[in-house]
Amino acid sequence: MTHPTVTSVIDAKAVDGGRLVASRNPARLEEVVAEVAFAEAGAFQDAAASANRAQAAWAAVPAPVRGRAIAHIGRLVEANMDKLASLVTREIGKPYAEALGEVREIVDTCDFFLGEGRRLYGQTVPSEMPDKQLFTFRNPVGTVAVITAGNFPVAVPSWYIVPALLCGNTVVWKPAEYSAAVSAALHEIFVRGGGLPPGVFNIVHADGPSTFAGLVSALETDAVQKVGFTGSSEVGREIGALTGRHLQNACLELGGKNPMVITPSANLELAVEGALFSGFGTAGQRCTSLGTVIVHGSRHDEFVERFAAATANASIGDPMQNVLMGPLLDEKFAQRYEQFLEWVQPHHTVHGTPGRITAENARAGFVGDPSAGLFYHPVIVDGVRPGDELFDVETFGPIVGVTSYADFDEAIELANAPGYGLSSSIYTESPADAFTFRSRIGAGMVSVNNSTSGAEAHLPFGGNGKSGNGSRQSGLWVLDQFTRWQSMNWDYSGKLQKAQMDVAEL
Ligand code: UN1
Repeated sequence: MTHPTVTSVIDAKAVDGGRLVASRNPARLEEVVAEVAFAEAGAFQDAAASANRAQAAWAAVPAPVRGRAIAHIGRLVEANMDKLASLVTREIGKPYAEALGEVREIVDTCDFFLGEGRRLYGQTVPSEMPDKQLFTFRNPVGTVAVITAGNFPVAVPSWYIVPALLCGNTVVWKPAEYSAAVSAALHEIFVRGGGLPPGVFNIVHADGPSTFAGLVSALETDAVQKVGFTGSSEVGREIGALTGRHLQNACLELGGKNPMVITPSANLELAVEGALFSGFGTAGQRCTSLGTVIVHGSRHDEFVERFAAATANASIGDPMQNVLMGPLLDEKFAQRYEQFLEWVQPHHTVHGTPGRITAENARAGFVGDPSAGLFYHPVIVDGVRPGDELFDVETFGPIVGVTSYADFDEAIELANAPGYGLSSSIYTESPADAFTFRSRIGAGMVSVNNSTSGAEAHLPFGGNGKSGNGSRQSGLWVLDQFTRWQSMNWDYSGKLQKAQMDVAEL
């Protein structure tokens, strides 16, 4: 099967040269989805310079017109929904139904921000002096570098790119190495659908080290004014430190070790369904995937038994079919996950068979050929506690820890213990438990009687602690990432009125 070559696009021109790397289908490793030309060092800087040149003219386009461009992009994504979703499934192995949902999320984001083009409100504010009026305005930040992961290769980047463009910024996007083909397809739709002038939206395919070097020089030369990053806590920390040195505040969306608390009053059937979806859907590779179930001692045995039975019956295999779980994203993640599996020690009760699915150990329900791709068994490890690697650290794979608690304080302590703070969930019939949990959990997102994953695209998305620096994406909240407030005062009294000194009296 022939496959395309994907290149960086800077200033509306394909970049020649670079090292060719194959992007493979993780469900069928022999299938090359695309050859990706990794740009030479310097491409990131070139892209940032091109975005800088284009920025003033793009910011001068009236915001409602930019909103219309976003609307056209949304319609074109919608028209290509099946094509994009199939490519997501082929390139990263996400089950097709989920891939379609991911593409739908881009359309939703465009729909939301189309309207914002006609708002992008500032305020009129009363002055403490007569015959003087105060105002606020949102100004674009400038050039935004967007560096994203491959588990949500199109929706999550759009959470940055759509509002950044709408607000009058230009963008340099560095997608994950292993989702280059689908990123290239999305980039093309954005540029074509939005009729974006050259330089407004550039894409650079590069490996991690050269991207980092490029970002360092772009920041040093003030060619990038904002960084949006979705990825691991480790890299996020480095980007936070780097941008901080340049007095910038990056938008960081990092990992999670998302807890699910199950109280004595919980509907267990619902909780099992939620644990199955958020633990093993997307093969556990969402930043909102379930990390640890914290179940009250009185419901522990029943929960584990039902969860293990549901897991044993889950459909795994060819992600183009109707399965709960496809392969891991890429060899790099598979290797890291295998290191985690080594941790599964004999003193814990393990449900399932840790390890790769082969033709010999595949269950009857496996869909397709297990040996062809990066397929793993889903695993439940019962009895994890703080201090255990599986309890403390994000795995990014299909493994869920279970622990039990005696009183509610302990449940909340366990839920906060790993120090992440992205998503969380509680299953309970008690409003008091739900609200107490909400107020004491460190997570940016809380679900009640719903799983840890599947946040909707118009609520603030983001985390605290190791999950981020408190920045939020999505909805109106993200506008504060891509604009800076400017205030203006206008004195029409005809004299010099001094703030704090000429305050009007009653
Ligand atoms: C991610 O894994 O980076 O809430 C984002 C969810 C999805 C987004 C996940 N809407 O699970």
